Amino acid sequence: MTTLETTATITTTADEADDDAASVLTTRYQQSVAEYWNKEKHPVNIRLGEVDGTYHHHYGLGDVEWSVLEGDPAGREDRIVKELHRLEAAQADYLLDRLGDLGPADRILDAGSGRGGTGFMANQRFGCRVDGISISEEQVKFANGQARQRGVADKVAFHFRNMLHNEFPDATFQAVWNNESTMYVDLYKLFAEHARVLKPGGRYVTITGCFNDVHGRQPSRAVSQIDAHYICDIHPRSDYFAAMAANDLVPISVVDLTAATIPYWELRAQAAVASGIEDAFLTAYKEGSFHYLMIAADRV
Ligand code: GPP
Ligand code: MG
Repeated sequence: MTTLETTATITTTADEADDDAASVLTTRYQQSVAEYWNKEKHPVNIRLGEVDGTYHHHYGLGDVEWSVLEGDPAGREDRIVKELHRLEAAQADYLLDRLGDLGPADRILDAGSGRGGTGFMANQRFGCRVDGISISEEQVKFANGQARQRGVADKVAFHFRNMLHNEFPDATFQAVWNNESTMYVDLYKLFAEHARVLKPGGRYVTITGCFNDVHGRQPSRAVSQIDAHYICDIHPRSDYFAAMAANDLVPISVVDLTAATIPYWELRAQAAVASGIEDAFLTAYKEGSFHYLMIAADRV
């Protein structure tokens, strides 16, 4: 397909058309991150998404059904892919469980919305309008295409925007979440922007990987390997609470999900779709230098 043909097939909403790359991607770092996600087509994400058409960009939670490794070897890989996808969907459900009481009249925001998976699950569950933002134009296009295919484009919309300056009016949302996307941004700037667009009494939830301050102020080798793999900058655990306290976000629940995500990584390490980062996660979690954490906070 030529560049001209590619351009001709792009359909944009009014919201997307508002934003040009220079105003959304304000640093070389952000440009690099956008480039990674614009090109990203890892089987560990695409094949899992194809299981039921819901594409996630986060990891899994819960006990593995290890029997997927047994039985007919011809179907083994498909069984592993389905099981990994089931655990990733369970992770998204866990996050949505913590957004509080939401109804069809509410608006909610997914900051770092990827290919849209958590946002579509939120719309199905709460029936409300969902906005997602991503600095990857390819992800935004993909997710808006999914919204049209699913017949929910009037309720679920994705925007090429930066979560540090999201362009929504003050006090728009009853809930905002980051599902594994905070490690790309400065937390003080992020939480200031979230506090601005959250309604008073609104809920913020993140599931994140953070490094353990108890081991010092620098990330371990395994955590540094994860940073290099994704071009991200994993924060220490303490930064989350300091940045929330500085921005009117008061934690109501903090859960260490490390033990609940390790089985996902142990299964993923045995899959043909493994990406090569599995051993770094397993090492970091098992040596205690890294946690998988859920934090829910109220906007006061
Ligand atoms: C997973 O996305 C999340 C990130 C890349 C952010 C980093 C998260 C941490 C907890 C450190 P993905 O589903 O695209 O990753 P993968 O391709 O490895 O499945
Ligand atoms: Mg993935």
